[in-house]
Amino acid sequence: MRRDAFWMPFTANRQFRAAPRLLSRAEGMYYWTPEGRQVLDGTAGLWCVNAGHCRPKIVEAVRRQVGEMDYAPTFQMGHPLAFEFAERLAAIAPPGFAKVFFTNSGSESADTALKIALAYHRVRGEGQRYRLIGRERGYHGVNFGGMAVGGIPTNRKAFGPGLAGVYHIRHTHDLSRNAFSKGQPLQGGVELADDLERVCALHDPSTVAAVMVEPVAGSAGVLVPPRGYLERLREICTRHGILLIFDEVITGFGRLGEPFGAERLGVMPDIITTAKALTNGTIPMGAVFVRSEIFEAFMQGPQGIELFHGYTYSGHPVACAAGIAMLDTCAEEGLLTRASELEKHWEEAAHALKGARHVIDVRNFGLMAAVELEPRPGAPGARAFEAFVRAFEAGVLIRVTADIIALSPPLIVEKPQIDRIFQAIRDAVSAVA
Ligand code: PXG
Repeated sequence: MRRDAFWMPFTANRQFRAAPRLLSRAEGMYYWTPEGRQVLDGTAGLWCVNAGHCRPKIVEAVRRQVGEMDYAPTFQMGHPLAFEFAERLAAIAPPGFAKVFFTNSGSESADTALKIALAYHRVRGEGQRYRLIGRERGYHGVNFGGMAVGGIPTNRKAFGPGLAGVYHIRHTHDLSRNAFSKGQPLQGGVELADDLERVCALHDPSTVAAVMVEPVAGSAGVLVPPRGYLERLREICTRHGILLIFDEVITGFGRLGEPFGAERLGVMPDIITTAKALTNGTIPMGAVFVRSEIFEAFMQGPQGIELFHGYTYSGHPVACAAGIAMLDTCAEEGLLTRASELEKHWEEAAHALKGARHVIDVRNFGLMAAVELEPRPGAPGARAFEAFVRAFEAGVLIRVTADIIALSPPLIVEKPQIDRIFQAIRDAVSAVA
């Protein structure tokens, strides 16, 4: 088969073409390559297949719905599944998050949340709040809003000036103080969060609409916030009337041992963005959870359409069917809290890599972990990428970003599979130069 036409996303296309890696089937904890080789999924696809692959309820719900009603609009119209799914989601969301806006991806959820924040202040007569604050190493997808508020240099540099009025606070990664932390690091949380006060003071806090952060930064390599950090961000936002947005595209739906990261971390934002595990990755979908007060502010405005925003596929019936079946599967199997049962074993298996070749840090939280390697001089990222290829050849899928190996298995993972993932990493990093 020719493989010329597909311009692959976030991929070294030329390198891939020279040495392709293909997946053609999946079930439970495993993928299979077209040659029939089994690969243990240490990354839940791309952090999204939280209930494991091809779960029967979800497969069946999608099959049924696509034959029943393939598509229906949700602009000035409705269909029962979108309302049902939103109710189900609001019921598992932290208290107060009673409104759900549907999107099709994490990127769209990020841009939707930023737009809701700006429009919220405006409808309340505070239209001067137009500034947005993100964080270095933050990832909020690749659309213009999320890209601007995000803080990953490679994802920004080719794409022009971005949004005006966007600023960034410091990231929280500090190996000199917090290397090999188990769970939340102990050092520096409040001090790091106070960087928000500095940025606010410079720009006048009454002009800031929102601060957006991931509760645990995922893409940048599993950066767990030190204790006290998120609490302090919350305090500063509340003091200045700034909305706090948690991007829970990765941390939502059980990754951290509670349905949402906000609950695990004990800090409540004003808006929560999600996608990925919302439908178990089966059908693309995102959802933005909004506190009732924010929604109600819009309902005080002029009659008519309150928010000029939405997507053709907001609340797509097939995605809603997949999402409802995902929630059923999670409820039946206790998946939204299963990470907390496995966390101790996960932590011990991860930290057993301390002392392994090239390893300069191991960190973990919920069912997320990262193993950071010392970069090879003159070739940043090469070691981790080679380890990724070796692990894949040995039958374990891991994910790498720069010289960081990031792990997030489906929440159905069993302890022997956890051990196998970390053994494969030990073998792979030991074998690379
Ligand atoms: N927010 C966060 C926190 C994310 O992790 C997005 C938004 C964007 O989601 P969409 O659905 O538009 O891709 C993400 C996506 C990786 C990796 O390997 C992470 C993501 C996507 C692809 C790869 O770290 N996160």
